[in-house]
Amino acid sequence: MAALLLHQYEVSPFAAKVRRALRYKGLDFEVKNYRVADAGKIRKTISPTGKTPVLEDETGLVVDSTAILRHLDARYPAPPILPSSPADRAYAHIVEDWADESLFFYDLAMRSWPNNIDWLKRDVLSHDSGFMRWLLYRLLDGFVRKTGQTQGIGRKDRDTICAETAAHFDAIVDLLGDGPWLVGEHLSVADLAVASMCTVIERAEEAAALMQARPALLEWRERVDAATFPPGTAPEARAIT
Ligand SMILES: N[C@@H](CCC(=O)N[C@@H](CS)C(=O)NCC(=O)O)C(=O)O
Repeated sequence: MAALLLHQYEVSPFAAKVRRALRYKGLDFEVKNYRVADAGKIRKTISPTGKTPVLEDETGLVVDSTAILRHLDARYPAPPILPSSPADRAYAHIVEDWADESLFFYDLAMRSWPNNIDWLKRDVLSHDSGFMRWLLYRLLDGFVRKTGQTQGIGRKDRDTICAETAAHFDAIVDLLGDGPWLVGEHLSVADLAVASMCTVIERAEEAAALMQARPALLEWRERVDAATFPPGTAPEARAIT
């Protein structure tokens, strides 16, 4: 086994956040990709919550992208992804959590709309095949909508979701101001989490239009991509169609 093995659903923004951190730190790693049909196996073997990503190394298994980033920063401190000042560190943590726990549900809500859902299903089922893919393709719409409705954002109407997403994008631009990064002096967990979420949410055509209208947001995302993907490598999360 590789020294660092990332168990992942390849198209997950949380897995992308971890891959970006690993690359930023120049760490070699391998990935093990799972199918949606593997959900039961994941729960029994590597993740009691059933969620991925999970990082495996000689210390064991670390579940949850936020915990993984802190684990990596503790073991491989250079370059750091947590700001050094306690106030900036707290702020970066809050922005990261906002991306993971709020922005993610705008992504799910928008991509469950009829004009976007086919791309979401092709993304999510990219490793499934045969009968299970056929079945899951038919069940996924309902599952995604139910998840969004249970969380709450999925119960809002389209205009409200678009207006709130626009306000979120404006907040990202305002947070950047004239600086290169969202929080502190260098790239941090905040940039990794928000950029990873932007890269999936823009697969909703409404969000893509809102992003295109904000050049500062796109320039910042390009900056994060340049720092977190090896030279010459296309951002794979955007390349899967
Ligand atoms: N807070 C977790 C969220 C991870 C998460 O929601 N992963 C999704 C894939 S995008 C998952 O594993 N879902 C499977 C499930 O809910 O059973 C993290 O940051 O890692």
